Amino acid sequence: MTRRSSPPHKETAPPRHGHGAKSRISPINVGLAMALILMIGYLVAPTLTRDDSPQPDYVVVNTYPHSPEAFTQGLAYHDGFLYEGTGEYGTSTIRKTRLETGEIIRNENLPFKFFGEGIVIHDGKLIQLTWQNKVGFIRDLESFSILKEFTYEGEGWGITNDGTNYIMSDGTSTLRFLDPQTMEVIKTMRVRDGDLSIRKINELEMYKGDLLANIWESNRIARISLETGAVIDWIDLSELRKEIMTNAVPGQRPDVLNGIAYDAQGDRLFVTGKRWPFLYEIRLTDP
Ligand SMILES: [Ca+2]
Repeated sequence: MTRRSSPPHKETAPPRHGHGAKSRISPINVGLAMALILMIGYLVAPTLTRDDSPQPDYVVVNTYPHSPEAFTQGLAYHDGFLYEGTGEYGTSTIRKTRLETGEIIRNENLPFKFFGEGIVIHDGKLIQLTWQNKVGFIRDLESFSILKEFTYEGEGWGITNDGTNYIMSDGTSTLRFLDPQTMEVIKTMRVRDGDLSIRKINELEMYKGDLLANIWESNRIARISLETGAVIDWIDLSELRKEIMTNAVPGQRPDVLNGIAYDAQGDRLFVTGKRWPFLYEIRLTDP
């Protein structure tokens, strides 16, 4: 009602400076219009910025040295140190390294016939899978000595622990959940993005209640809901791979992204790749 009655009032208002038409653009009206424009601009600007410049998936917080010889298959962080399982026949190892320098503090070679794969630390033990040997090693975390072996069907790729069970990948879209006491499969879960099954699930890591998994031969990490198996976000690390490939010196043969470790206490997320000369601490921009 007020709005409808306003124009007639303006039309009939006496001109202040003798020119009725111009009188509508009085200093007061200009001021109001400017204020309105500024207000609209203020309200609209953040939306436009957000739409026009999508946030990157992550920011690099720190860059650390990483052995360009290490064919990384599994990465874990525990109590101030990084642990890494490396692969290929003849060069497979399990090692404990200093984050800041990449210095190897402890190293254990696997016999030639084993191709080392994912690792996880839990309850003072270090579990290491093998690719097609169908055997996993349960090691003492301090000495790396093998306490026990266990077997599984199919292939071993990545492994982590969700606080209750071990979660294991095998190169397919199916995750296996293992009982930590018996290492038997107690359930499985299909990873999917919408209706699409996500295959080649590789290195795993728990992150704030979700599962992070890098997809073999891609530069992407899937963030997976452990309630549904659905991919809830993708983290694209193509730029890191590009940086690694561009800066590789002759003789270095960096391969695909592989290796995720999370320091839950310090809220630090580490990623690297097979024979990458660097390991990155990244922070996800969509926490
Ligand atoms: Ca990991």
